Amino acid sequence: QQSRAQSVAVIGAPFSKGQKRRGVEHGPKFIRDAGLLERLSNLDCPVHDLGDLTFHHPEKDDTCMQVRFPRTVGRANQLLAGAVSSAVGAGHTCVMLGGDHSLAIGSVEGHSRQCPDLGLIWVDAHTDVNTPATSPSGNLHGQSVAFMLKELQDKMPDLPGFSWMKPFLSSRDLVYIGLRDVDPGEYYILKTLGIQYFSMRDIDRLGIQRVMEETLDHLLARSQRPLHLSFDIDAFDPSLAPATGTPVNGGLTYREGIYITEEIHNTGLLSAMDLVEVNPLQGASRAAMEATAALAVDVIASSLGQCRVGSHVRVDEIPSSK
Ligand code: Z70
Ligand code: MN
Ligand code: MN
Ligand code: MN
Repeated sequence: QQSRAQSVAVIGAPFSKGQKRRGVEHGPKFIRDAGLLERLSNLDCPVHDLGDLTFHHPEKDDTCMQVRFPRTVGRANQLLAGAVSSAVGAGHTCVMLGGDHSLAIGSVEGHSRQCPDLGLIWVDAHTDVNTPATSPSGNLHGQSVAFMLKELQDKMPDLPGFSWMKPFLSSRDLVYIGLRDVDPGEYYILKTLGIQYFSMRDIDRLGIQRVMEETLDHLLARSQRPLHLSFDIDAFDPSLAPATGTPVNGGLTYREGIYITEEIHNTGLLSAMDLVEVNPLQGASRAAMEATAALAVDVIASSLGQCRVGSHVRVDEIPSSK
């Protein structure tokens, strides 16, 4: 357990064209309004808010090989990748606030420019590993991982908007946690590439403690390396995170989610993270929306060192009453 005061950079990515529902572009604002920066200021690390990126949407962006908004999503990710690469290169732990999960393409790619040996932990109800040919929806937020994986390179078409990148991640450098809604083509990819994953059923069988032990063992046993955490809020049970586009029953409990992030923090290796798919317009009520945003803040703070048992960052001694 390290208490190195690594600085943090926060980048907002108000973007929603990786899926069809409106509202997820307001995620960064709602997560900030739930008190993110105040909470991070309680940790023993300097925090730099780099503000929100401004995305320029091309006027015409026709569907290509069933993929919706390829140019818009591709260019947004190109911009984000540059921002994440700069933040990590400047020595910060980078926190990306989404936006939909297609943004992980740019976030992880930008991180990997600085840290080519990174390991990726993907916490999600979904695998987001459809190729354009297996995607049932055409939504790019369900395809992010397919753009990253070297093993899928020859299954991926050259899409407009994506010529700036090429696959950079090996399937053995990825672990999924929380899966419970996997499409048939995605399951085939998981199995044929031998990707390490822990579904909700696996968490039921093994317990979250074993799951994290095996996750970190898989990624770190051979050598220490920077970690990227890509956290989709829909990994949580919909009772905890109702304000998201695709809630799926039977998700992570609060304690399981926080245990995951505490364990990742305790490696001392977290180098960048994403918190995506908070959609304030999907909450049935203001309370539902605020609960989801507050949960997102807890996940980020816990990833960066807030622990349930507390800390003594600002206490040097017990004040004497004598
Ligand atoms: C489906 C697809 C997805 C999030 C839905 C759904 C993917 N597998 N991801 N919500 N966050 O369209 O590819
Ligand atoms: Mn710490
Ligand atoms: Mn996702
Ligand atoms: Mn998801």
